[in-house]
Amino acid sequence: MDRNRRRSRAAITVAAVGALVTGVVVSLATTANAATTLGASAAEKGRYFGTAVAAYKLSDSTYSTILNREFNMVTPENEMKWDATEPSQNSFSYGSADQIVARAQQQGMRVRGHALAWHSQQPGWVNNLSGTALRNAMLNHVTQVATYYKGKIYAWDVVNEAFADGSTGARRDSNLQRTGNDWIEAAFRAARAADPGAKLCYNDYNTDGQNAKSNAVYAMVQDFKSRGVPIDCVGFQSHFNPQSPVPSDYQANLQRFANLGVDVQITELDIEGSGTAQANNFRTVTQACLNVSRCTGITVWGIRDSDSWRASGTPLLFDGNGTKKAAYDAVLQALNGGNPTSPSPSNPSSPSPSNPSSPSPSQSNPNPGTGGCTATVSINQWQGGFVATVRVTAGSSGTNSWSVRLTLPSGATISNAWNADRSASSGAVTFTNVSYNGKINAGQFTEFGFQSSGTAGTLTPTCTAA
Ligand code: G2I
Repeated sequence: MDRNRRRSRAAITVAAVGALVTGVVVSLATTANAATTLGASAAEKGRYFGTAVAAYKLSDSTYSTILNREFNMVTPENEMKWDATEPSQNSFSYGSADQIVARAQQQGMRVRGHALAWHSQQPGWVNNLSGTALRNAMLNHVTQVATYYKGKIYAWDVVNEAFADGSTGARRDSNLQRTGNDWIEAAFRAARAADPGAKLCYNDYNTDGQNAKSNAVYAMVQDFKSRGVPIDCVGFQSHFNPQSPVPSDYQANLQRFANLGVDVQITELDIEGSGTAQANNFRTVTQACLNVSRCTGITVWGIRDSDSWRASGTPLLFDGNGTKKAAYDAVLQALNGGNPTSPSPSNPSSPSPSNPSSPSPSQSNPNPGTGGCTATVSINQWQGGFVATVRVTAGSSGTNSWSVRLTLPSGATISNAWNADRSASSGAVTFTNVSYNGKINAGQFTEFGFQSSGTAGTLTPTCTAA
């Protein structure tokens, strides 16, 4: 009896060791493998991979399956524009945009807000206004929408397409421009006051290489930084076709903006074409972002070719059936390869140090942790709240999953987290990986973040890997 029991216990032990050994083998095999989705691969490089989303397509199962699987950032394609969110003056309508935000939150994706102030897609009532009345209506719009979505938006396109095409380098003539040249900075200040945790971007097209238009945007950003106007990022739409190809100085142009002290983002990428030529163009753009440390992510302007605003040019990564194209493989390969420059985890720009109400010392607290990963945290603190960005770096064995524990000071309550699940909203909180970022190869890292009320103080994260 005794003997039998001992024998069966020994058998269990052997089985357990066997399982353990198998587990190790599996884990080594998996960590050696490259990430298999755009979002997971970008996350390994400290970046996001996003898409424009149309609310009415969320019920399309092919569309939704690809969205949930591949992307970790979404931009509402039309649902946050002025005509959609304020159809009559001071009466706001958020239903469609909310559907997209809800999906994003459910899936652990972040949201780029698009766009607060733009000459296009304005509601009809705006046409009846000019001068101070229009300026005030615009500022009210920015304040109301940014306040409504406070804490839920990674970055806002605060102002979209405000410069003219061609060689003049002038502002685009528009009803908003006619309210006075300072309309852009007024919009940025209103957005900062409404949601100090969101990065604030200027977004435009035909600014993807160095030219008169991008030079004019560059001068504006330089001026804003020197005068303390809050701006954190510049979006490069990157709509390309044979008439408007990827410029040869695309990366250099991203880099010169980054050197001004702003993040750069590729915000509406699509490239007309097919086959290898199209794939190579997508590869070039992806590699350019990886090569620029402050290029924080790439968003494509739709999922399938048939979802595109210019579907006939088949400019996206999936065909009309939802099948991956050569362009998809090229992007994934680029994301998985090379030795990109890591984006800094202690991004001092959000909220910007130029925001007088937000002294934003960023801090990094390396902690050796246990079990094969380390975590460091950087904080952007402002009056009454902060955003924490946590970088998880795998040790020599890589990880299959990880968790990070830290203790928030009293008075700090988390309103929103991305790229991780959390066990609580205050006090001692354990963050665990989500489905797409548990696997980190040896020496690689991923990042997650959260927004909280209160004062961060010194946060000391402890990382545990499995
Ligand atoms: O034009 C491409 C993009 C250029 N940069 C700014 C983006 O906001 C812009 O997006 C496009 C959307 O992809 C289109 O979907 O903006 C267009 C309007 O400027 C959007 O087109 C509109 C149609 O013009 C409307 O007739 C239609 O009701 O889409 C609406 C919703 O399907």
